[in-house]
Amino acid sequence: MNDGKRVVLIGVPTQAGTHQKGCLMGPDALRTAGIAEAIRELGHCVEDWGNLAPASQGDLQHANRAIHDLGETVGWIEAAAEAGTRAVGDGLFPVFLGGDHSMSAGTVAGVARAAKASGRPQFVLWLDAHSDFHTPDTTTSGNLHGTPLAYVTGMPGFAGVFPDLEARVDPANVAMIGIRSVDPAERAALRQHRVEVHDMRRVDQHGMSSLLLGFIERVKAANGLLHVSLDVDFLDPVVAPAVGTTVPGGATFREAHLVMELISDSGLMASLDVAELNPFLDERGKTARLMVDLVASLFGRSVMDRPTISY
Ligand code: 6HN
Ligand code: MN
Ligand code: MN
Ligand code: MN
Repeated sequence: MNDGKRVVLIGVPTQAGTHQKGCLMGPDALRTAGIAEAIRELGHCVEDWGNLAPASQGDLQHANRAIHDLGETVGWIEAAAEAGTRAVGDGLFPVFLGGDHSMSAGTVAGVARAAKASGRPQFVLWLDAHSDFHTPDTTTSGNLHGTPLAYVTGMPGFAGVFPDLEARVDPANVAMIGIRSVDPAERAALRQHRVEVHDMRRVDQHGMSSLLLGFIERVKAANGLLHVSLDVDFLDPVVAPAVGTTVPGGATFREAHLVMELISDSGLMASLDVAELNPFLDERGKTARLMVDLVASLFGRSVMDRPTISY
């Protein structure tokens, strides 16, 4: 059975990081699909802090004229980071409900700051079609949801743009799975910093479990804290259509569940993002429900009570 976590839901309904509107409804769609009940049913305590609001930052400009809604994005980052640090400091397990993926610049910065205070290294598992490794200087879309992982790993170009980082995540402590859309500037930076990238070709060739278990072993050996950032487009758009940035060839229903089940078995996950759900693009709530089912697998739902039976 479960070790009975104390979970807190934190809504981060930003859509400032993308041109596509609708992610502001994400947290409420996840609540409507029963995320609190699903986690509670597994023996955990769940509280809900409701939705954050951005600390106001006014209308900030950047030399890269493609960038839009910078001030609001910075406001969301500050609010999410503050909430993340506070939740972990209170001994709670934060589940951040997005909101577009720019929210993770704040959520990861916040939990990494708390990890630093605890003396344990922060690890990040990025489950996404995209690597989100642009800097403000390299983004051509200007959509800041393409930048959070570069920011939290301390890439150059964020000074004076996003808030100063109090704890950077070592790029060696990041793994990405599900990747199938990487822009040239991102590819160069990922190579340079030797980030562990498991694109879908590697998933096809080696299978989800061997790739993920390799990373989990690294986290375990370092006594690390694991943050999982789950972008809806990690999944194939056939099973998860409610996302603005669909890319064909994503994780199947079972591949995604297996990832969640293996993470759950590891007992290492300490914080979670559910990012990029755009309920406006959903089909009768199917994606919202799938995301809730995946979160349930992360929190210990399984068909059989595996740990008690071995063959
Ligand atoms: N996401 N690389 C593209 C861009 O606009 O920078 C896509 C970003 C997608 C962001 O997955 O959260
Ligand atoms: Mn624009
Ligand atoms: Mn993403
Ligand atoms: Mn994505």
